[in-house]
Amino acid sequence: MTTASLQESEAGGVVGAGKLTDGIHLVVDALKLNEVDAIYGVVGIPITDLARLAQASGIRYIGFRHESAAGHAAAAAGFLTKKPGICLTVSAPGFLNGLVALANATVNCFPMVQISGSSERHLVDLQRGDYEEMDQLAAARQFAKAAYRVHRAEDIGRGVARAIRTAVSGRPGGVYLDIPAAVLGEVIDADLGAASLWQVVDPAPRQVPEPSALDRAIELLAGAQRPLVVLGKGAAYAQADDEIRQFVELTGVPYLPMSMAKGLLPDDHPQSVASTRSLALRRADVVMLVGARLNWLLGHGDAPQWNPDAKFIQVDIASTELDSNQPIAAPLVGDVGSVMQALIERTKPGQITVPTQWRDELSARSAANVDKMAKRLKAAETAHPMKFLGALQAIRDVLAENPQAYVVNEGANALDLARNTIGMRVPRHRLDSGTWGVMGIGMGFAIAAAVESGDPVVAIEGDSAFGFSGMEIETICRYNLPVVTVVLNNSGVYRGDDASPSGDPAPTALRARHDVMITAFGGKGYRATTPEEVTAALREALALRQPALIDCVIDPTDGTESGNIAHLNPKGITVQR
Ligand code: ADP
Ligand code: TZD
Repeated sequence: MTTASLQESEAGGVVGAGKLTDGIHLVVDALKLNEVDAIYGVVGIPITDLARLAQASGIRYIGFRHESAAGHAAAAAGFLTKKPGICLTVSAPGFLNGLVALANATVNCFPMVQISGSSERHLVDLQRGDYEEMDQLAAARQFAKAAYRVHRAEDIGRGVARAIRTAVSGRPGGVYLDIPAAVLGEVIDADLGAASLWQVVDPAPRQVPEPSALDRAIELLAGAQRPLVVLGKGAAYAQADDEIRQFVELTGVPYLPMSMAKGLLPDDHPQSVASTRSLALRRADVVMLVGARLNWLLGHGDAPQWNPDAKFIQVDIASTELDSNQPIAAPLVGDVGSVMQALIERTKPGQITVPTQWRDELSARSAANVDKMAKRLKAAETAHPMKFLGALQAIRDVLAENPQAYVVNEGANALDLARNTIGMRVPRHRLDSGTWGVMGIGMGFAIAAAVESGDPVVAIEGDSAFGFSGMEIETICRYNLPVVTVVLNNSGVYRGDDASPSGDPAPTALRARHDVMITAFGGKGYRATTPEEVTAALREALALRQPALIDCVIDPTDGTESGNIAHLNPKGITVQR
């Protein structure tokens, strides 16, 4: 596309001599009309001009090295903004690379739209062997909340509106929008084109349950001896921070934040039972789930991890989630903001109280657990070679000086230990591997957090986890984003000390100087072998607000196989290591 035609399009979607427009212009116009301000993608046939035009029209285009990372960025943008993040991919392989992120977004209930160019329908559908031939719509359907294809330029506005509405309304998720090359290139009358576009009105309407459902929940909670609130990432997503805090503090009920709900209330809040999680689950008699599923992360609500007599209240936008694992005694189907507001309004003063005995039981166990952890932390402070907990304490202390910084976190031990060590004080500032425990979200999530907020990001990465999206540090450097990547490098997946029975490295072995990598792209690399060096490097990197990577040299013998989910490994005949 020439600069002249770009300028023309900026002036109103006019291409060439007549009042004409085409599919590419209509996609950009439809996105702008729906207030999309960023696109994350990888260009190629047939979407390169679409990216150019989007950029020329004022949409921020972030070009990635791999579609998976671009998709993860779009998903994170969706989680952070409550507007679907947009990922742009090319046909077949690019589309498939993005699909992992689309599926992950759907599993995590993050709104995103993957818009992909696709090859010629008349060739693909007869399997005549087109360039990047694939039936993308069929492939996407099973991994997305919904999948649509546009066949005519005049339907682009409808397709974009439908994709946005579906992604963000009800339970959010990933939507696939297929736009074949022929449709992107289709030229139509500009007035007809403009008239075919519309803006989605109230994309995610509020939803309040019946008063009787609210009263049922309130009465159950009021009669509890050992009540507990569990806050999940649906609660964080809802951006109902004040309502949640008010309800929790008004009732005094102890609460457990799931990892991405950390910071909804500050982690040092006196009602947090994060440090006595297992006792809280085992003993609670009435549990109120707020935007949290009783999936594997919560042991499906089963005994012995949970009290077998526990009664559940569940606040969720998706009615089909209820009764998926345990009977839900008090369903509250609606959006978290509306439900919490209604609960606050309907709860009579003093109606819900927490017996002192329950509070005392939790505090006593919490004090013991905190004491145990303090000893582990103390031992790690001076250990050489450096332990995970040595590096993480240093990171924790620098982050405490920078509460606005976003934390992205993936790995196994790197994930479990960082989650427990690093307190969050601000809502939606922690993004991690989520419901699937997926590796590869790191750099995409970090890029989206930096782009959407403008604030600094610290990505705390296992060395294996980092490798999945490591090339995106070039993207971070190219866009000069304030992202500091901290690699907890113990030279392996889980651990770095596995022996190998053959001449090859062990299946878990890795070896890299990640700090050297970033210098190739103009970023600043640090190598840290002690907690003091981690502190100094992170402090400096955050102050510079420039792309940086700190490779923390961690004891290869530190860490456990699969972190804290080793029990999920099949237990057959022991394999020799
Ligand atoms: P976690 O992993 O933190 O426990 P989950 O991802 O399992 O959280 O659960 C999130 C839940 O929140 C999903 O069941 C989803 O339907 C729900 N949800 C998402 N957005 C909202 C919202 N705005 N209001 C109510 N529920 C929501
Ligand atoms: N591939 C993908 C996409 N997701 C995964 N979860 C895995 C593979 C398997 N896997 C884990 O579940 S954790 C992990 C892998 C490869 C990496 C653990 O090593 P690490 O972290 O270096 O990132 P620690 O801190 O050394 O444990």
